[in-house]
Amino acid sequence: MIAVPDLSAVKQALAAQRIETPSWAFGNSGTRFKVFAQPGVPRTPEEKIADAATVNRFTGAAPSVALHIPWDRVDDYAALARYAGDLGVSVGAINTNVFQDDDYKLGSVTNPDPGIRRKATDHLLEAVAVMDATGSRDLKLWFSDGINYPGQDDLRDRQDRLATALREAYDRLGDDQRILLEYKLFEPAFYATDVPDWGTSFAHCVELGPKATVCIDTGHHAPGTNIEFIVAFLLRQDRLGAFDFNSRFYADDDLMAGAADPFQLFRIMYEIVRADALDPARGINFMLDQCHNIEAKIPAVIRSVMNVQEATAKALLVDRAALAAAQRSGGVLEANAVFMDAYNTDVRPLLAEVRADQGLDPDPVAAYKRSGYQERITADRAGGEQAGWGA
Ligand code: PSV
Ligand code: MN
Ligand code: MN
Repeated sequence: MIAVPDLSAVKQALAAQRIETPSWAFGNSGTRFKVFAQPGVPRTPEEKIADAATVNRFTGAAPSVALHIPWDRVDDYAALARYAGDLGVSVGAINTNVFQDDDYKLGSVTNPDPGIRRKATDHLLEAVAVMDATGSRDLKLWFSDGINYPGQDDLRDRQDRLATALREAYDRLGDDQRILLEYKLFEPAFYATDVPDWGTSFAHCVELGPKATVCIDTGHHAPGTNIEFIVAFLLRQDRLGAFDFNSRFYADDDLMAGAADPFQLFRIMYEIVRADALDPARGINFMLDQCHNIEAKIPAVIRSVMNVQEATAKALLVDRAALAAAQRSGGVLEANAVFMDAYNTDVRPLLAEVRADQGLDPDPVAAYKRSGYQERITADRAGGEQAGWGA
């Protein structure tokens, strides 16, 4: 049995944990080879929000939903936010989309054509207007911009163009709004990406000012990258704004968080706990960024929330006093053993207790399956076009 400093504090921290779900996780998605449509999938932003609210109802830990514009475009965003509020969730990060228009073949904000750069930057400003209307705090920027061939465009000019667009978006932010700048190693550009790594994102954020922070998508790194080091570094610099959690075996697979490498998720969450950054008041947005191609979507999102909770519980169980003592005395094996003891603890009974204390079913997936919601949406959502990438 490992020593736990204060189990009631652990339970309190778990009960307070917040995980944001992505509207696009509920729509149809697939690979470039095939999208397998599922019955009951949402047709509108409202139906996506209803599904996100359902995840929150069974987990008690997912009270906000990220939107993606224009996938979630509506005439009245304030009304959409009120609709979400009535279902017990709020509008989370507003994700921009400057990657699905023919104009962006050579890039969006880094495009050599100033007219196309203007169009892309205007979309970023439109997203801030959506934030104003919905009460969202976070403008999430991911740029697919990059080039496929050496010499295709000037690497440095593209950085200048990126900085100009970011500056315009940053200057449009309200006092309580901020930018989350996401990076991605490769894809869709294969030779050079304009925001390929955390260092590039970090440097642009520092140049912009304190309201710009880095978003770490766990699927956006080279194999073997030590993501928890990036977490520790950015926390130390006060520039970690958000996570996009998902799982990867090979590339940007967008599978359920904690599915491929739960140990990595534990190591990441340990750095969060180590920095006292779990509390929602610290401002880190723990988001999921996933697409459920073959599995049922709502229970997959519920499972993902539970996987993040399990990794967090294990991180909270690390005996930090014993760890510090072992580290200070050069106890290599002892320090590692303290870490592994926490990781190898079965935290499911603890989380079941935390849920029961909140009046929730201790088994959210089973409770969802029993609820009849899936059957209801399958019957109700007949006709119309199902939402999906690009719809
Ligand atoms: C890009 O791969 C990404 O992870 C970005 O976060 C996008 O916003 C998201 O996927 C959905 O397109
Ligand atoms: Mn992402
Ligand atoms: Mn991605």
